Amino acid sequence: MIDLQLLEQAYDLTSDQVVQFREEGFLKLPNVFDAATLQHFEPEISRLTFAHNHLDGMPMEERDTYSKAFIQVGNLWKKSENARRLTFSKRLAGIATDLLGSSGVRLWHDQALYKEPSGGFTPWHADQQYWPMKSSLSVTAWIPLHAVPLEQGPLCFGRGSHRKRIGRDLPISDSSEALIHKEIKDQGVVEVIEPYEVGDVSFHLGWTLHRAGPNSTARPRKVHTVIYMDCNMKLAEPTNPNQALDHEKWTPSTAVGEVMNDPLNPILFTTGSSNENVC
Ligand SMILES: O=C(O)CCC(=O)C(=O)O
Repeated sequence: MIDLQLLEQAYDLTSDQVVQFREEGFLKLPNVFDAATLQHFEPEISRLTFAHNHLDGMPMEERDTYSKAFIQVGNLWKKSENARRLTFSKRLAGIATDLLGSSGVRLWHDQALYKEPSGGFTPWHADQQYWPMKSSLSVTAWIPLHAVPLEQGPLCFGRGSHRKRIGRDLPISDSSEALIHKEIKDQGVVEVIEPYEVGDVSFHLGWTLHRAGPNSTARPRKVHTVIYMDCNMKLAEPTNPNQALDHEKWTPSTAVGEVMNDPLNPILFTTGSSNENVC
């Protein structure tokens, strides 16, 4: 029987790491999980991802850039109790809370992002372009289920790009790749890309620009993600069609201006109260 205690154990960040995250807009942390924990979850996340893969059978050459980039399956926690244990990990949610500096975090959603063998690059983008949120306090935990070498498409971040307001109206596409790439070069934003070791997990803010290279290996790049928001996050008026879709999909009962207290957005971590429903 595997011991999953690590999921609930605190991961202590240094104040330097928190400062670095807030200045750079991302942080990759070692040993967030161990190999045994990842190996426990990988089969279930993979089963769910391939079972809900809407691209199944579509040849790469017939796909657009977005659908070449990854298989994307959301709200795995609603589909499986085991996936829920990973998404609801207090270790992850505690890190997200400390990095945001908030009194707690809610779930926006989780999603698997599997880059298939010979899958394409993920174009430059900022996630919050898609999300109707009143503040910038959102963060994604990118959790590879194995080591990810450079040739398998790890994330690449634009250092400090969350402060630059580059490409904030550009959905993921060939245009976002080209325009953001040009703009970050012009503005001297440094691109940071590193392989991920087993157990590494990175965190990036909703406005941090990022991309990933193609997967040139014969193995799928298997990644689970959990997206957190400040527990007092309010729904903003959608400013583009993608935000309107995300309102319906991820927080359907929330009205514009309200705290996102939909059953799909449970509080996953709080710093103070013993009541988990209060932030
Ligand atoms: O996994 C990828 O290739 C892209 C991931 C991403 O854009 C994200 O997690 O925000």
